Amino acid sequence: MAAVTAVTTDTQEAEAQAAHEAAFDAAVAAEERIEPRDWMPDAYRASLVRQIAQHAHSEIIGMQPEANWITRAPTLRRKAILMAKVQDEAGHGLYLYSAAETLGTSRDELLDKLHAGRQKYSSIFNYPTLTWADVGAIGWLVDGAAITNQVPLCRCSYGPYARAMVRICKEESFHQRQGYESLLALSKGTPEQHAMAQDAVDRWWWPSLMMFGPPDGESAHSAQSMAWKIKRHSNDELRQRFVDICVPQAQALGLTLPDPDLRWNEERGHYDFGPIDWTEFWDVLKGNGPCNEQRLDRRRQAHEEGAWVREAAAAYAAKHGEARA
Ligand code: FAQ
Repeated sequence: MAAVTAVTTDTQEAEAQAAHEAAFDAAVAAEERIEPRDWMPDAYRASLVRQIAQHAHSEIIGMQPEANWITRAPTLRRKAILMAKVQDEAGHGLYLYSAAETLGTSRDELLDKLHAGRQKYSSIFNYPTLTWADVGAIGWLVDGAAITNQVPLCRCSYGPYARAMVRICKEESFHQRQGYESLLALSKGTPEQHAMAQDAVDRWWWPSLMMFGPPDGESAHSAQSMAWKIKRHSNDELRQRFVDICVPQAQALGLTLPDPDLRWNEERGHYDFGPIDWTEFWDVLKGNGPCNEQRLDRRRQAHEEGAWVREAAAAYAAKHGEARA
């Protein structure tokens, strides 16, 4: 009798699992949002945690290259704008860590993995900011690439990530505008300022194209992520979209994009562009970029220095929790 009950339970579990999977697939197909309490495949959950964590880490590590220029901003206005932008990036990190928490992963766990080098952050933040013009180039190109990649994420199938992206994209588009305006001022300034702007664009252009990830043929996650409607477009599609947006903007800025192969292709209706150095990209991902070590060291140090704030916040919450109880 016991054996019959076990078989029945197994069959019931398999049927329940199949029903869950069918409901999940139907919801994704119907463009409905998957919410934290809904059933979801383990691999979908894991892939979201992987992507959202990397995204969150990118936002907070991405504060470092620009924060490098806060004390040396050329005017009070530029300083105030830059401080607000860097603070916005911290806020983006918070929204994203919160979105990851809805999937059952704590912020502490994700930060531990970042500090141990077990989770990635965007390759772009391993390059140095050598001059003031780099702040403008980051705003124009890095925030511009981020928006191109992230606007489609506002339609991600996972509700909390999609909703976080709506606010992030609004702020990123302001960031992109301020970078463009700052570069324009330099480009139209003295010959030295113009040269500084051009040099920054020369250094940030190719790493910005790498932000979209490896070519489609080498992208391990794209096919599955697109089937689940986490990603809506492939890495190469978004990269092409970004190039097409940037070329006229560079012309308006009076700056040149450092690619001799860049030209309009009438047949494709897109700009052709030269080959990307994927060896450099994979090398940066392995930890060998110009600033990988410095960025992680600084992040670990900031985390340690902030321990007292976390302890004080926890003590305050406990005290008020007791009072309420
Ligand atoms: N850097 O199979 P795929 C910002 C990894 S936020 C490092 O194509 P997927 C705002 C990838 O994770 C910038 N790693 O992967 C700001 C995977 O490794 P894994 C961040 C990269 O997920 C501005 C492996 O390569 N934005 O800039 C990179 O389908 C200014 C194979 O790749 C986001 O995170 C890379 N560039 O597509 C802040 C957006 N590319 O996980 C401060 C959300 C690929 O197996 C200042 N993320 N990898 O160990 C995404 O859209 C996707 O995750 C992609 C990669 C498109 C980045």
